[in-house]
Amino acid sequence: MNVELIAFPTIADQRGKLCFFEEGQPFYFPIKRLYWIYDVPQLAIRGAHAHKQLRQVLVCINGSVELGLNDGSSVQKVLLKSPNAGLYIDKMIWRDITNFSSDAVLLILASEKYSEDDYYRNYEDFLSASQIS
Ligand code: T46
Repeated sequence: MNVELIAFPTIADQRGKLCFFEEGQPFYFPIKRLYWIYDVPQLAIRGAHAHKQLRQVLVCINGSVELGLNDGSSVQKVLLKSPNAGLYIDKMIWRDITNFSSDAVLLILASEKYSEDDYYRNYEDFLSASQIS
């Protein structure tokens, strides 16, 4: 499955820690959009869709969240709980995002501007398309 956990460079000194990224490696796309998610009720399920073209990096900059990932032929679970790690998710991967801790803040770096046309929100449609692509 085309997902990858990325460790951000972290500069630590007596004043605390600083993480950074710059365009290029380890990111594979120019960032066209940022958005962030917070104040999520513990039982809420976010995601429950896949994207036709969108690629993203998810960073849980505070707290923790769980991701269930599915590319149509295999499944994987990932726990994000560190501000110095990012999860790259390629296009055509179904994601269910659950178990947000009450203090979770999830920052997303996205390869495209928002477009509802880019979503598969129906699992059967996603599955059919994933067998073709
Ligand atoms: C993903 C997870 C982590 C916008 O107007 N602009 C935006 O940039 C986004 C992302 C959403 N919206 C609107 C569209 C919906 O009316 O906000 C509403 C909720 O969006 P969505 O159902 O896509 O939210 P999540 O949290 O279920 O999923 C989003 C991303 O779509 C998804 O790719 O990985 O965040």
